Amino acid sequence: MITKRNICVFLLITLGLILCLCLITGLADRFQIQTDSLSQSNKWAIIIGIGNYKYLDVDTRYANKDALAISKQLEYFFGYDHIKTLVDSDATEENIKMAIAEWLNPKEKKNDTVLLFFAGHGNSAFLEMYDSLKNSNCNDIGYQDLNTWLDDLDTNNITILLDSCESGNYGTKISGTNRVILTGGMGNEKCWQEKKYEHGIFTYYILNSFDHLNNVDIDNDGEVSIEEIYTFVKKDIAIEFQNYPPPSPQHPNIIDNHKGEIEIINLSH
Ligand SMILES: [Ca+2]
Ligand SMILES: [Ca+2]
Ligand SMILES: [Ca+2]
Repeated sequence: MITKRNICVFLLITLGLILCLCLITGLADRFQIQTDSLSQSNKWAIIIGIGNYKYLDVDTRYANKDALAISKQLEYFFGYDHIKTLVDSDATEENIKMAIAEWLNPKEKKNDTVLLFFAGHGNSAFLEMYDSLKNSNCNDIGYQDLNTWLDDLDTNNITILLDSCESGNYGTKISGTNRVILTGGMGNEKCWQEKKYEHGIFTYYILNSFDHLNNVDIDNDGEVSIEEIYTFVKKDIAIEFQNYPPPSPQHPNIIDNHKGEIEIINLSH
């Protein structure tokens, strides 16, 4: 027989069950959010290329194409809105400083990966920007400034690719902890461009590595690291130069102050 008391007990039990369910769901959501924030990491890139300088009389004619092609390759793996590309007149010291401090820094976190690419003119102490002056370093990016900007980031995974003359020397000066620097040449070597590729040679072979990702993944762990890309590129450039030596020596180099490898591409993506 159904009494008012039975109905009340039934309603109370139902209400209790609903409350328990809400609590469990809420905890599950919170737990999900917490585990996600630990396991998820993002990749970010700032890609710079200067093929036309405002004041400097230098021939870096393919450097803007270098940057655009690298951006295009990375878009698929990093995400379109995870890449800031600064080419020619956009590649100024101020814009790059802002890109690191105001675009990248608020987004990147400790476990993320940050990739910085530069193709253009440089020397052992400065990267020349679009509006760099002939007889002054005031619009250039000195290694001290770049170190300061990068030191402000949270990430423990920074990789920097430099396709510019004397990048071997410049690279050594920005080789802080947790950074892997790939340079087109060693020490004061020049980095050559190749007409038949319409790219800097170093960049061309980096781009080429993206077409052979399964071979680049030397240890077959499904992840292509910057260290593996370097090994692949160095081998291919050595073969290229055996057949077609450049006007002066160029030996790609790695300065690796990051324990383990920095994953650039996950092949399961
Ligand atoms: Ca940050
Ligand atoms: Ca691998
Ligand atoms: Ca390493």
